[in-house]
Amino acid sequence: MDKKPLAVGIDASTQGVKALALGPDGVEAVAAVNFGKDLPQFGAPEGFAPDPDPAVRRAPPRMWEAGVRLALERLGAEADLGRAGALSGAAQQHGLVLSDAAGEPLSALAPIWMDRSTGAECAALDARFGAALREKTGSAAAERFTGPQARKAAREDPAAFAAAARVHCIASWLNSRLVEGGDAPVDPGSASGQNLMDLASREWNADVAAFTAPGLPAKLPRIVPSDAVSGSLAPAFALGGLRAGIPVVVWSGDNPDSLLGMGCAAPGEAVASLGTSDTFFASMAEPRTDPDGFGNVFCTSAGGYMSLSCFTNGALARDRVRREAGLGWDGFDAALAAAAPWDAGSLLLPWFAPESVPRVARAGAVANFGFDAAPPERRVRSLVEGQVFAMKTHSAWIGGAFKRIGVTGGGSKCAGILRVLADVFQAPVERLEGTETVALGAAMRAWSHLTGEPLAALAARLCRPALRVEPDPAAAPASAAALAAYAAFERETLAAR
Ligand code: XUL
Repeated sequence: MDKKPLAVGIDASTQGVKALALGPDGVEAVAAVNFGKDLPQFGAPEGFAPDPDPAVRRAPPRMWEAGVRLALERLGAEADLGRAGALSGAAQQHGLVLSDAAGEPLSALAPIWMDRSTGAECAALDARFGAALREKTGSAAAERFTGPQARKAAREDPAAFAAAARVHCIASWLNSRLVEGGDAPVDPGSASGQNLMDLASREWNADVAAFTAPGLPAKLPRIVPSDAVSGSLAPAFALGGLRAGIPVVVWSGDNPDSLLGMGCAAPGEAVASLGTSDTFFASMAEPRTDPDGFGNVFCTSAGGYMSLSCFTNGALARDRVRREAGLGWDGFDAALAAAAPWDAGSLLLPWFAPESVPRVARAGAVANFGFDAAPPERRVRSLVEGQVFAMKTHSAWIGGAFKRIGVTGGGSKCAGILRVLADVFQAPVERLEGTETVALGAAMRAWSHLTGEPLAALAARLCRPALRVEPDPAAAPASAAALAAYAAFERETLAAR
């Protein structure tokens, strides 16, 4: 080919779809689709259909498909997609799509990762397998995972479940739509978010799958490595100038591809994603699991393992404390710097909403001082330290010190939070130049397939920091003492409940 090569990466996330074109010199174009704004006909403005039951969160699979199509068309207006030699993607993890053998979805709505309606199914899995489920699959039974969702679907409508040829997570279903034949495999990154795969062997666990739902083992897609080709691009998706027939590298989950796109997929590297929820995920050489059962372990899309802990009280807690203090975001940052750091007498457990790490069912922040009456800078400092102490406390099981932490999400704009992270973890903290880390991770896998350039070399070239905060060694003793006090306060508070 005399033209410069190009690889395309897709991020099919909760609220929309992004498509990114990666060329030899880096990212050439990004296109975005928002479900509420661009595809209102599906009636899921925030990415899920309204439901009277707040535990139920379902979305129309056809909307995701339409979103991918539109994003590719839009990307084609920005870049010459005729140059593209490979494509891959990542989807919101977990969820459940039942399909026929050609990949046609069997129902108009499918549960997504926000669904919390499979408590009974998780309890049944726990009762049957106990701690072995976490030790083997990487996670205690999780309501949003494909396995518990499949068990619920089989209980509610046994005939429909029996009629399904395939039981997909969202990534393998979208991948199936994109390839000729409509039946794509799944990568270990997505398969590990299902409570169905053996982490060590990267194969479906036959006992767990058979117990989860009748006939399930035969309905699961094949697991292939994250650099494998899943098929060739179907003519229906040759959009925006893409050529039908180009290789589609198997899709992965958004968290594994985000780790890759952040340039943090080497063991000892971690990401703090400061969004609606704060997610802390770290690359690991070996598959360890969280003895407390709060964290998840997934395979990475770079061939390793990763932890993931999702803290519910992220941006919403920061926003609440900021507003109550009458501050803008600059004021929040200034307040953070103004208060005395590492005060073990000013600790806050930031559980404004029910928390998942640690599991706290009843909402209500708990402080060991008069939080409500304290000055704004004290409240801001105690909140951010509390959030970071929780990340550090609940990542101890991962083992070892982190060499580097990448930070992304809205909260990463606040430089003060990066300083607290650097001092508590005693590791350099970096905010990256680019923001589309999931689409970039997927595009990096496609590019690596196309050109043979190793993922690590690509990461070194593409994932450059816009801001790097070095840890202050002088802060280490005092921050460690406050951290220990926080962990004890958390333990005592939980024990007293
Ligand atoms: C991770 C999880 C979320 C979704 C968001 O386990 O449920 O991060 O992947 O898309």
